Amino acid sequence: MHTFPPISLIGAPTDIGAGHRGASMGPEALRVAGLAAALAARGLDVVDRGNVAGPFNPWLPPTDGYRHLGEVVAWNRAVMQAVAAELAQERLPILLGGDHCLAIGSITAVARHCREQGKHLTVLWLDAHADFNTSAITPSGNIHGMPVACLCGFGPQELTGLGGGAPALSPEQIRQIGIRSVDAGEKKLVRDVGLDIYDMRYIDEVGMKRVMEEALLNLGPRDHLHVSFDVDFLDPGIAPGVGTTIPGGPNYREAQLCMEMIADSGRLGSLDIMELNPALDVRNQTAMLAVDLVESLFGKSTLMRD
Ligand SMILES: [Mn+2]
Repeated sequence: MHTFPPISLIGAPTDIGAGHRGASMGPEALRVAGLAAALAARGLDVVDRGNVAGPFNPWLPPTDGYRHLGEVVAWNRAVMQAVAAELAQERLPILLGGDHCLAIGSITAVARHCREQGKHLTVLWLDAHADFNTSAITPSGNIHGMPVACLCGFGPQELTGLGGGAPALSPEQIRQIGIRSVDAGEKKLVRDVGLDIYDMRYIDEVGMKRVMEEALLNLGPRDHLHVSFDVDFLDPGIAPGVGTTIPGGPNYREAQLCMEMIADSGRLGSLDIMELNPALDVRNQTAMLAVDLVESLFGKSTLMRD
């Protein structure tokens, strides 16, 4: 059983980068589902920092290939500062989204922290989508489909350079799991940059256990693991409360195993819980499932197993 640093919850109540309204209610739904109490019941020190603030969603069509770029930048800057402040106090930030564009701010802060601390960052991106669109290839202009590309330096300078200079990540630092929807132009781009994608076909072929063994291979004491958990990673049969449901995701047991194996690695250093959309949920069941899975991510297991 690994120990975890004290935890800080940070809400980012916006759907500024999404294609449906409602992810702005995600932080509150996770609180109502008892996230803080569930972690505290595991003996963890948890503080809820409340929400960061940002501009309203004007719900406009794209300009030059992006929807709401200025507002997305403002929200991401606020998220980056809030996440950085927790990391500087040696706390483990959990970002409560909000749509997945906010992972740009969150991971930019984590990447800078790791550089300063001489740690090696690996990002596990749990998602139905690769989120590697650019303005040239995006079908919609929604920036929640672009965060991985932006973090790797493909995107508008305001987002790729959010933390200052170079891109926050190189593609080798990212492992994507659960992917089953990649747009046409995106397919070529993720192949060209060599993104490490464990798609659903691969999970079907070799099983979640081997996928996680490969994704978590060779993590050592100098490694910081960031998990960016898009709730649409999960099969919509168990997780209807997301804007972009794609059939054929991990089932309950596969998702639990994924989280438990990340916990076993002992390297979890930061987390995003993204894209939960209470407007599309059924009696908050998706939020409660997310809390259940996050408990496993922080070491809850059926038996004592060390
Ligand atoms: Mn996503």
